[in-house]
Amino acid sequence: MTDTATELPVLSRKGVPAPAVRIVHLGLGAFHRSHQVWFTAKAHDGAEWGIAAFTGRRPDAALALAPQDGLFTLVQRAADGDRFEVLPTIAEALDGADTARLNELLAAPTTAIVTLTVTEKVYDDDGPDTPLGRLVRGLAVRRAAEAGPIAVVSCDNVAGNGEVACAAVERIAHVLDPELAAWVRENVSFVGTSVDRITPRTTADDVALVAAACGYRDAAPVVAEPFASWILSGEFPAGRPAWEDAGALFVDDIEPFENRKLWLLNGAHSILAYSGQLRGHTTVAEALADPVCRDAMEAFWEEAARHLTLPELDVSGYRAALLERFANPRIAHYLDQIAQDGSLKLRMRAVPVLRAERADGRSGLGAARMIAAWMDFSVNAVEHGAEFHDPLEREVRAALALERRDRTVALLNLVDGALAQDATVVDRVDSLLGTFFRP
Ligand code: CS2
Repeated sequence: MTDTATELPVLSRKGVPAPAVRIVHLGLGAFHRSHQVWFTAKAHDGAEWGIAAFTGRRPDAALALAPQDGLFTLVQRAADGDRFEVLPTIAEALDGADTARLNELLAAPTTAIVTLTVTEKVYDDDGPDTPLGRLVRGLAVRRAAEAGPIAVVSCDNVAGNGEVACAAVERIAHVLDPELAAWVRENVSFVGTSVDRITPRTTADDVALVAAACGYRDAAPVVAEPFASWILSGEFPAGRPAWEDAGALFVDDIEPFENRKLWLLNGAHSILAYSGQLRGHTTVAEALADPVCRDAMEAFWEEAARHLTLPELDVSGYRAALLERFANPRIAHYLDQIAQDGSLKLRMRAVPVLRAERADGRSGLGAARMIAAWMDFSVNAVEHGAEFHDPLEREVRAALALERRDRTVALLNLVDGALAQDATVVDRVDSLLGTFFRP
């Protein structure tokens, strides 16, 4: 921070009260702020829907936002310039460990919605101290307070996220108290959603830029592309903001929309993340500009598109828009961020397409190439002691001790057990290893 910046006033509400809390959020990070907070701020009734947002593992975001009254700047970064906007919707920014406040908010009948951005891996973890464990204990308090039904809205890139959240919450509740699980079934509506807005991590340059452009100090601005999409399916028994004012779409059957997003956008991201880093690139835009990576992405798109057949999905329009979004030269979306937790992400991004292609009697080469690139990337990272984040890191390391084909089977097994038993797929993936190494 420059001397001039430290002289600037800190962003604050200047005595204007924060909106009353009606939404609790678990997983306060940049994406929550560029997406759900923005949609709520844009709703015509958004001022009535304050959010109490809790952090996940680390309290950092709460520590940065609390001194600025939950306010922050959203920088919408278009190819031709930045737009700055202060969003007023986060009424409270809280440490995830503050379960007393969480329970208090969940026990209030005015709290109508819990939104989640807890990352893919949390849905598989039934520990009591995870965001979902905390949510379940909070729901027990809500039940005791007779505060009424509530909607839980998953905003993670997980296939069937509404059902997956429901299953995880019911599992954890059942262990705690079978009657609580029954109450959850009657009183908690799990809403499935497909969320989309590219939101790279904030850099020190972004913080300095906001100070210079806006004339105040914001320790935690968020940078995102102008595009945003939210598709939802499910009931809101205690009401919701008019998110459709900001373009949210409410549908009966979310699966085709979810598949379009997970395969075409996230799948492309993963293939660019692994192939791109193997070829020495650091951002999505750089990888896209490399014909080798781009061809791999387009080949995967061709396969995925065969299984996205509803006309309203407008796959060719969607693909054209993605090319433009990925190429945005002013968004530095780092491939290392996307590459994390690959073993889980590929289950949603590569496996369904590979399975669908196999079921139709085709090889699924494009999807297999994504998996092979992940294997090369992982082996390379672990062998060179580079950063490697994956919930199955231990298993990946163990696989490295094996001979080539056994290793391929073991790594494939981490992504999908059935595919690991399909010799044709194993051969195919094995033959694709090394595709992206620089000669
Ligand atoms: C990315 C997503 O990090 C990743 O795995 O694919 O975060 C992606 O940027 C968002 O889903 C875009 O909406």
